Amino acid sequence: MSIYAIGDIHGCFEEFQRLLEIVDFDAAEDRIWHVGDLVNGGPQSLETVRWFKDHDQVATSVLGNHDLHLIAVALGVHKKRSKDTFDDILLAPDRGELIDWLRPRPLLVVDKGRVLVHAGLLPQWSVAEASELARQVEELLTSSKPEQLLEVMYGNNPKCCDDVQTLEGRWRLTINAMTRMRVLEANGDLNFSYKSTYEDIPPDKMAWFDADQPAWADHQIICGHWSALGLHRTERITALDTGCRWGGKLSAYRLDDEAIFEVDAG
Ligand SMILES: [Mn+2]
Repeated sequence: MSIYAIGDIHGCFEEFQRLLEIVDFDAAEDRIWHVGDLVNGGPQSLETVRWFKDHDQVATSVLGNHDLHLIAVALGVHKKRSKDTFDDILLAPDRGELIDWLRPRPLLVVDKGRVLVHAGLLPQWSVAEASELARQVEELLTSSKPEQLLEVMYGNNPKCCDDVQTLEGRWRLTINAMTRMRVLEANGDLNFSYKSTYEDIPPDKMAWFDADQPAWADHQIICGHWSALGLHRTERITALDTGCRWGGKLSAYRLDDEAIFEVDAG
């Protein structure tokens, strides 16, 4: 049995199927961990979500920012953006079942010293603390009133743990760090504007995983979200968004032997 962690699919279903072929994925034996953002950007969000729903027993996907945005749009909480490409789901006859399947996906999965999360964890969070914060958001998403979370989810504040003054602020910081974070300011505040490469990070900012002695560092984190970072492996993290939706590659990481498999977009 092998576990394959897969980078952001973003509706690139054809590439995902090719990747399963080259790793010789066997649903009777193997497992998939997807880093989140199943939808939006690529051409086949619908087929991608249907596949994961149909393979619920063998494939795990954490929620990414685009998955949460789709849920908010589908439930009428937020307007669709002009560049969103998930109309195929919104117009599908099984739209209700697909959104009902997507809503209870986790923000965070912890297993045998590893953490699966879309973007990352704040340096102040131990894995136990992050799990508790994720659980609070997951509970709201699966409740009968997910709107109470989805309506307050958008926005860039609070920027750090010390700024949290309300329950809504705590939810937003949890979602923003776990699904949108790339770099931090020198003082630890979240910065949402920097989206470029690791090499070009200005000296007054740092990648979230380069913070000094993060409380989560007793775990290895598997994440995606930052396509300009590309395949990035350190002792602490394996980042797998290799930009398939932008014409890059879709990547898989076999946990047992740390082998990397890639397919080109298109
Ligand atoms: Mn993302």
